[in-house]
Amino acid sequence: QMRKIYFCGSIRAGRQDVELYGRIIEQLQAYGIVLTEHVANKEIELSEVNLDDKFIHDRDIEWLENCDAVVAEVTQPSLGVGYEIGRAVAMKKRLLCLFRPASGKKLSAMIGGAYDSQSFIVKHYAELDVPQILQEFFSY
Ligand code: 6IA
Repeated sequence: QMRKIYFCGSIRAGRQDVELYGRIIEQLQAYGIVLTEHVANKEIELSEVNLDDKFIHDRDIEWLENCDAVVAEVTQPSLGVGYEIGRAVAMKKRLLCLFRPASGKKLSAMIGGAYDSQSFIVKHYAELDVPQILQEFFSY
């Protein structure tokens, strides 16, 4: 039984990190099935244009319920990502939130402050740290 991973990244809140999302998802695929590969799809605004918001929301929540772990790139602040993280916490999922301080942004206290060293992990990282961080997160 392959591990199911739910990856979160900004979509309507801004696509400036979309290529980074793709590189993270590629690495995540060594650890399991990524349910949300479309987050790295540069044409998602076109390809899913026919899906209404209710459909997208309900399908994503179902995937979230079914996943074993959530990995969120939180540097570009996104309401959708914040909402997914909150729902995942309520579902008692294991979470890894990845934030790049080099962006010059400040991480929300509601994400940084949710860190508990066990099920809610927050990493301030640079891209070259990703392999090590994922290896550690998925080692138990
Ligand atoms: O508020 P945001 O759009 O930035 O929220 C992004 C997060 O919500 C991602 O982690 C996704 O899991 C989820 N999400 C938001 N929009 C979609 C979507 N289609 N398809 C799948 N997941 C989504 C949006 C298409 C639309 C731009 C036409």
